[in-house]
Amino acid sequence: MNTEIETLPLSALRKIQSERLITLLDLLKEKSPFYQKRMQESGIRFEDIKGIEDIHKLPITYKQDLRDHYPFGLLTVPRSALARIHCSSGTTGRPTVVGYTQEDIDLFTEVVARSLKAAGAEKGMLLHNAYGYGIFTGGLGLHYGAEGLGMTVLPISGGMTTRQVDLIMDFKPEVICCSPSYALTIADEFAKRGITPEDISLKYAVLGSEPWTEIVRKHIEDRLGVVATNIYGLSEIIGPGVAIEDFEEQGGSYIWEDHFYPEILDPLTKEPLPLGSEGVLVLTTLTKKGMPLLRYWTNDITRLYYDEKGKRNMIKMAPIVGRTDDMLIVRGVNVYPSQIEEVFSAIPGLLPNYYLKPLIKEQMVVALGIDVELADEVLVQQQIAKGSAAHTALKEQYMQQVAAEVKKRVGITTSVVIHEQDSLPKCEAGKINRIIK
Ligand code: DLL
Repeated sequence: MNTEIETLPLSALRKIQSERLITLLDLLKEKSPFYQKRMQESGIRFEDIKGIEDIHKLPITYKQDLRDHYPFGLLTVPRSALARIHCSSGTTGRPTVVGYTQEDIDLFTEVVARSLKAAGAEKGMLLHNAYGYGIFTGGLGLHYGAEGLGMTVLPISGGMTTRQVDLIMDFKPEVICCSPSYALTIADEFAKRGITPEDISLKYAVLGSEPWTEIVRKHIEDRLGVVATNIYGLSEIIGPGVAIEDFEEQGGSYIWEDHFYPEILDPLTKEPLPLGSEGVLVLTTLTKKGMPLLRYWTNDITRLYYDEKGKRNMIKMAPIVGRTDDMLIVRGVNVYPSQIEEVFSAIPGLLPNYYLKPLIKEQMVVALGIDVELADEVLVQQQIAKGSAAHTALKEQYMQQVAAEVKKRVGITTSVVIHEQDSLPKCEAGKINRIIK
């Protein structure tokens, strides 16, 4: 089932991590003017690091460092030695550029193949790859990993949902991958055509690239008839395949820590936090060659833990709560979209298609609006006609329920608008932004 490394005793894993870190530091000492300077500024000598237990002594690398050295300043090889270049899908500022040598591409293939296997995929299965192909790492990352596992790949990329559904019906793939919000859009298209989960060939969905919660998982699993697993990653570190859930152990994702060493730091003090605490995930690429990164500040909020009952020995991370830059401070309370999404799971009948509208005055969020859809099914069950007085009363009731639940769980007052099913914009491809600014 697993490769040997996935079940290695922790002591043996630590030894490998230590050796790899030392090799990495040797490489940076020789080939990285950026890290030579950064180490000097931090007053740390490469030789001071004796093993993985010393990693916290190393300087932190930020997205801004990549921007400041745009495009190729962090490479440890000449540009001509790169096999491929990807960029992050960031919407603000300069894109962050990541260079891969052929060895890095092989590593990328290996970790994605491992991830797909953990998600239930097997050699010979057909993968409907609806991640975007291009400079985004999702499409090509999953593509190479699937080929590495011996799967057949349909490189359909994102968008054109009707064609996606046509081809799923014609080719009968066992596995689909895309963002969770796009999986919901695909599920809607199946429902629109009256195709039930029993008639959909898909068995597994490998979903990530954005935060999602259990309510979204339940909708996708029920409506597509799949087991859905969470795949995590970021371009700067490699792309998808940094971490993945096992399809029989949903809830937390194994981090492939033989290649990507994780730490959790306090968002303010930037000091390491004890195992199990929530904070910012920081990752070191232990084996990358073209553009290795030390202690990269991902901005993603999570916590780490070991799962005694798990199939593998590697560390797990809890689902990402959100990115520090997606956090809204509403009258002094920190709010992530995923917290609002969780509220919907407590209220049957609401659909997981929603938008948050922060009202910003003098750079402060002074009020938060929530738009969410109510399932038509509720109207059918209660025999309520759209547009009737009973419909208005029902929406009013839901509105109050959502506001009360958000107040109880998150501690903020919101103004909620309940919309009809299919009236809010859907994810057309790729990642969705739930915050309308
Ligand atoms: O989104 C890589 C990827 C592709 C991951 C396909 C999974 C599947 P970037 O565009 O660089 O790379 O964006 C990385 O997306 O720092 C997180 O904030 C967010 N993210 C990625 N996966 C998850 C996930 C790809 N499973 C940024 N849960 C990361 C929550 C995720 N957030």
